Amino acid sequence: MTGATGMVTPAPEDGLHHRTCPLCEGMCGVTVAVKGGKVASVRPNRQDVWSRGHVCPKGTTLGDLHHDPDRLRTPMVRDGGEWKSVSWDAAFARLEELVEGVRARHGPDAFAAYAGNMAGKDSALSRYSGLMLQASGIRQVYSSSTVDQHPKNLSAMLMFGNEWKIPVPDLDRTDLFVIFGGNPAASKGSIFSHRDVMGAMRDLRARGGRVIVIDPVRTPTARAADQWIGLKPGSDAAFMLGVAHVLFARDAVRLRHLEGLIEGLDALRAVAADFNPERVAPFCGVAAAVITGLADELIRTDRAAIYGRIGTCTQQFGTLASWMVDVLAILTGNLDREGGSMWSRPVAALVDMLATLPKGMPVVMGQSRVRGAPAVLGQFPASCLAEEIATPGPGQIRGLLTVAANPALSAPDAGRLAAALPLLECMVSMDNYINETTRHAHVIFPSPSFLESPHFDMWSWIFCLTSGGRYSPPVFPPQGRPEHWRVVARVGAIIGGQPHADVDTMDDRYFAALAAGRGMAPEQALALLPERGPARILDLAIRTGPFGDRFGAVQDGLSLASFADAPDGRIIGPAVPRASEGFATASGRIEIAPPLILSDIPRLEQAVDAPAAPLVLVSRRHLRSMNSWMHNIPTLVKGKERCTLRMHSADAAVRGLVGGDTVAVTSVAGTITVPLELDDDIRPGVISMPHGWGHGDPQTHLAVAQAHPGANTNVLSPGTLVDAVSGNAVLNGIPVDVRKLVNNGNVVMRATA
Ligand SMILES: Nc1nc2c(c(=O)[nH]1)N[C@H]1C(S)=C(S)[C@@H](COP(=O)(O)OP(=O)(O)OC[C@H]3O[C@@H](n4cnc5c(=O)[nH]c(N)nc54)[C@H](O)[C@@H]3O)O[C@H]1N2
Ligand SMILES: Nc1nc2c(c(=O)[nH]1)N[C@H]1C(S)=C(S)[C@@H](COP(=O)(O)OP(=O)(O)OC[C@H]3O[C@@H](n4cnc5c(=O)[nH]c(N)nc54)[C@H](O)[C@@H]3O)O[C@H]1N2
Ligand code: SF4
Ligand SMILES: [Mo]
Repeated sequence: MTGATGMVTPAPEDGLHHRTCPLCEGMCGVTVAVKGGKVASVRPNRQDVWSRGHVCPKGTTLGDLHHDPDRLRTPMVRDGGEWKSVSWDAAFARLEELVEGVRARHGPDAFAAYAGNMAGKDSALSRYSGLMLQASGIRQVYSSSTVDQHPKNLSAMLMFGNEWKIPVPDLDRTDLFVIFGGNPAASKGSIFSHRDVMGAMRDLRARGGRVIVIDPVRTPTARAADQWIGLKPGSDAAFMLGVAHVLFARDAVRLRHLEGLIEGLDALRAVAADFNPERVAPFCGVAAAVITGLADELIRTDRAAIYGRIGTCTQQFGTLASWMVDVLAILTGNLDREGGSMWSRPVAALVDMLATLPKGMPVVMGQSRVRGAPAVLGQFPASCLAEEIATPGPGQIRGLLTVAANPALSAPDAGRLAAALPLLECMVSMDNYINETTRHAHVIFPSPSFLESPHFDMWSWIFCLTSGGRYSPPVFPPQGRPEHWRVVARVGAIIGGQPHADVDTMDDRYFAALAAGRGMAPEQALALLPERGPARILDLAIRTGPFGDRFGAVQDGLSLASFADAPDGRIIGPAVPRASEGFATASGRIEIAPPLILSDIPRLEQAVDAPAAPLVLVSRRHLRSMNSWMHNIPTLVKGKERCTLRMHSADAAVRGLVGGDTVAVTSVAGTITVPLELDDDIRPGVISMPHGWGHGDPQTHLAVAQAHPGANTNVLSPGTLVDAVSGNAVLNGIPVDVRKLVNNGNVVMRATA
């Protein structure tokens, strides 16, 4: 800052700030250097007790994100194609007017909500989206869960009684790490928070252990492993049932301390009997000996951590595959055991506070209007959104709330969705950019930037086998805006037809209900933690959590204050077995063969015996991308074009294609045009595309991304292709056709294998 004398006076925030990068589950510690009120650098924080200096190229762009000229700082209201920056009150007033219209014309049920991935990372949204939804009265809820981990939520719910009770691989203490459909070299780990997965894989191999990667693509993670098994997309469940078959056939099932805690073993044995490795091998595209070999390795290895991620979820048999990952852990004695897969003990016990189904409540709660798809765990499939907006009739969606989401790029049937969004009579977005989705909104309410927000990664610690925590206060005090949680609450109230509801009262009620869930009387909780906002929810979660001070009842117990004075974080200790705490299932035990999951076995059997599509598409991630929304940061998009179609050279040769060709990729859902890159590290018959690109829309305000548009692969993802049980989108294993284009855009050759 330059003062009247021309001397540079330090801004109050000048200096070094230790923070957690909020961008992914790695939770890296970074040091943000601020000079003259601007971010001068973001560097790894070697003192950080968790990450000890580990970062990736995204984390060092937190300053670029903060200073990005396209990032919204004020609410925006759209008038036709024109966006105006308006005051907070003017934005609330405009929303109120639009909501009143929709409610008057179509009733309150005409509103739906779509929550995206970053809703869990935004400090206010992560703790107040629940309140916002409650206040809005919205019953049709969609989210990025059904393009991501919903099958895992469902299997965890049915097996362990809580949708977030997802076992995490104990990589640091295992002898064998088996990864199905995850590429931590790019993603840094998912539903698995680890400071450095690739480093830990190296350590494992150095101490004599092994890593096996099971993925149609020989990814950088697979290249760093001892063995790559390049199975066909969508065949994991059959593959794993083949492994289970061998375990039973060899009488090698070892339940160890879970003996007596497992319900349904006979039903599972009966199912596995039908999945002889010889039978499933052609469907999986691997030799039967490979399946038997994995079973034998699991039998002779003391401790194995079996992990499945997005490749096992966003596929045709997502629920069966997600379930089998945990079944194999149980059968080999590796669940809830050090060096196997374990449940975390998060300091802020949000996982227990999250609304999970009351005992005995069915997991399927209603059906979608147009196609009758099941709403599993309270969510309608993202795959249905376009048709629910576009199909006339009672119950049609007329109003939409999007929360930190970009479904126009990230959800299936993207072409139909982009065509449907303009039909909405009221669309309100909680978002920081005018992007491919929010450009259709009528009103946008931005969050403060990450550097203007406090941060404690309640979500990622849930999937971390080290208990710990770190609190980062804002670097820059947010200016000229209401506290964001108040905005979030107010938007909910307006949609719910209560524009004048008192936000303080709403917060107190919401907080008291959370406290009641932790066994506290509302008056007591409100008296102990009177200061409103997200920090008291966090404090409650910590103080009533496994290491909490219980408001003085536990000596040396933790509270939020314990983290406020530890800028480099606090580590409490490693995970311990938790099965003896019991399970919220109907039987009170682990349900190893839930009937709903088994009901999908006939569909799998049919697929195993059916002919396969000649060419299928899978997705891939890159270290420098974060889904759809970080392509506006120059350092992350510079260099070689990354939005390419990768194909094995043998597949290209058959089609007369060479690297660098521009090709048209077509599925039943649509066609996109992309440059071709040859890659012999991909299984023949499989091609891959990254998602989150397709920034060519001139109506967005993303100057950098528009200059690096790429193509939207989700134009190719058919909305009709879902995992039948969970309703999750199938984004991997999509049948496609690839043709060469000449420069004028005409297709010159039709090629199918
Ligand atoms: N083909 C294919 N499609 C996929 C996938 C795939 O593997 N293949 N992966 C799927 C997965 S796993 C996911 S999670 C989804 C993600 O799908 P989405 O969650 O719909 O999309 P994102 O790209 O993460 O968009 C995040 C949005 O949040 C906004 N944002 C960023 N930071 C903030 C903030 O602090 N506050 C607020 N209010 N907004 C913010 C961004 O501007 C952007 O609009 O994509 C899915 N789509
Ligand atoms: N840099 C970066 N990091 C991210 C993200 C990002 O976009 N960029 N996104 C974040 C989010 S929201 C998520 S959910 C996580 C996802 O984290 P990961 O699951 O690790 O994600 P991917 O790198 O997409 O790895 C999925 C792998 O599954 C493989 N695959 C596809 N189909 C199948 C199949 O049928 N079976 C098997 N076995 N494998 C298959 C693909 O080839 C790919 O290698 O990453 C998070 N971290
Ligand atoms: S690995 Fe994840 S948490 Fe670490 S710097 Fe990169 S984006 Fe941030
Ligand atoms: Mo995700």
